[in-house]
Amino acid sequence: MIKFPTHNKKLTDWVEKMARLCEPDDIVWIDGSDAQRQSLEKEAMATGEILQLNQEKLPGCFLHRTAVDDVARTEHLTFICTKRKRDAGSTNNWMHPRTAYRKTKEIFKSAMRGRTMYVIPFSMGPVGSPFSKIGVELTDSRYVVLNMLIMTRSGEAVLRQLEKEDNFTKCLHSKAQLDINKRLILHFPEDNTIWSVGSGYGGNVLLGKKCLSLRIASFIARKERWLAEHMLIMGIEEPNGHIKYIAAAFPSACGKTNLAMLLPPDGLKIKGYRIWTVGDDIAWMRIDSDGSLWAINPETGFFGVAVGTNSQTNPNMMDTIKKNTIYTNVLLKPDGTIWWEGGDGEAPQEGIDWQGRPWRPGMTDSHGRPVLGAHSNSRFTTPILNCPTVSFRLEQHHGVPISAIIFGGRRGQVAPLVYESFSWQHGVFIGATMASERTAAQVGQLGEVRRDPMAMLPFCGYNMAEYFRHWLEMGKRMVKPPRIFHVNWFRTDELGRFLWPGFRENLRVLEWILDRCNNKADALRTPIGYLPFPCDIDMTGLQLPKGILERLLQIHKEDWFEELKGIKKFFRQFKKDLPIELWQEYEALSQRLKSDE
Ligand code: GTP
Ligand code: SPV
Ligand code: MN
Repeated sequence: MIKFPTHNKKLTDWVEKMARLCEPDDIVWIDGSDAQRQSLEKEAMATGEILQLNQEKLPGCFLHRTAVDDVARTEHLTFICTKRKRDAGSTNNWMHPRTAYRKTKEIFKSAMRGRTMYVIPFSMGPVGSPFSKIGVELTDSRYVVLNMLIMTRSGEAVLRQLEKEDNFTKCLHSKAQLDINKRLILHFPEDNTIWSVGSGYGGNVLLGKKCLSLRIASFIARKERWLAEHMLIMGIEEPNGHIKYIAAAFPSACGKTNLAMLLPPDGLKIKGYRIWTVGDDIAWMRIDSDGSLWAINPETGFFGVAVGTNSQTNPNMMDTIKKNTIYTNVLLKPDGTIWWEGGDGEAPQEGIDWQGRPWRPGMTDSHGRPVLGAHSNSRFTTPILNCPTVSFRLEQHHGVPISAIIFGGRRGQVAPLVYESFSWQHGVFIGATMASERTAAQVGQLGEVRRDPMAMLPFCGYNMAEYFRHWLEMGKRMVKPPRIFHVNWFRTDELGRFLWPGFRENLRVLEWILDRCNNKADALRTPIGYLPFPCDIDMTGLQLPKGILERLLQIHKEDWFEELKGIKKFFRQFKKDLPIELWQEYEALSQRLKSDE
């Protein structure tokens, strides 16, 4: 009989039951101490799970390589397991809980033989806050433990909290054989349970993140009347010292991390803006007693995209990841430091690529395609407290008040640089009809445009039509709902080059958004929403070729009539479940486009 460090019987019973299924050699409880983390790092180095990087240049940093076919979230292997199919809705993969448990038990059976089972008690949100949620993840991966220690508040303090409250999400993970044919990411919202097996990649296995904080949390949030969203949260301190907070939903690998920690561009420095980073991926938002929307970031770290991150695009992140960071699937340089495409400096003359093979710049594969040193979804896991612009409000239970919500996608055409909705309901329509080109963050066809409502398509834990209804209702309950905007940093020219320089220059667009919130800027009423007059976007210090800003703000009617067709097709799948308000918004947009001709 092993002695467990808790009196919570529900917890001990469950751990024992899962141990009987997975048959680990040993059970180790994660206490959150430095000493335990360091001994885990040593063990993981000994087994080759992580490689220690150059400790002079990158203190506390490690490199991990995943299996070659385990480099991104696998949406086709991700399921919502509710008793009724309808509760998972038309956009989710569904399996009956009974079938799901039975099938997956077979894969979990004895999967941890010869391994240790780690028990990670973790809290999403400050420990003990009434808005936080507790989870316990069982895993046979030291890499998962080391990542969870960065991404969540975990260890003894959470166990103590579990002496007081009974409720926690039961999260079971095993690498098993890392076999893609025996890989499943299952959510049982009705049992507050997550089962993930056969993967070792971030979003599939750090169960506090997408699985708990989005899929399970969104299910809970609808019942408890709050929102769990795939959003960054940032504060913009205005020259007068007021800080306005915004939340923004962009699909995976579409710029949340970069926006959340941007530094003002040189041309705008004189205005004295200052950015405060609250979160880069997940926002939990509630209506507080003042009738406005308040947001917390339930995480404590960033699991950010490496490729494209450099001292020009995101100097703040380059500072953040200099220490205590775990790099996944990047290139290893001979001096024990790392590099990725779109990173700082020239490509090194030689290195070891993300698959562990010798690499030189200019190498091509058998099809003549360039061999990448780093995987295009290579990432780093780094503590938010490393970030120079980290918000001082991180530990505050109520979080920060949200003035504006921004939706955005990656679209070469159609969507202008920025526009504002006419109302909350119209804003929900804009969010619900968002579309974006697919990125490397999930396995699938790159570049294909798909509808990704509120950037939640892969993360909504229940029927998406009900989710839309919930959004509409939240708006009605607020005294002063945030204004809703849409942005697109990714519009391209005929040659596919970005028209907008993006990154820190995006502050110019945020400035217009804040001005709108403060009733300080005018706007042009168009069929799709309010657009800025080009002269209202401060371009000091940024020289765009003549006519480009106007082009970024142009709306092409033909594109929008096509867009209407896409929206109609998308909405039809929800049948009678789709809130009538969204069809009304569709009709209204259609009418405005027609009568504008
Ligand atoms: P997830 O972590 O997958 O949810 O993604 P994210 O939304 O946080 O994306 P992130 O900020 O990491 O950006 C992903 C990619 O988009 C990186 O390669 C960035 O360099 C690039 N990117 C970010 N912002 C901009 C921008 O304003 N313009 C352009 N052209 N690229 C950008
Ligand atoms: C995303 O894909 O949206 C991510 C990375 O933020 S992961 O945690 O892998 O889902
Ligand atoms: Mn994400």
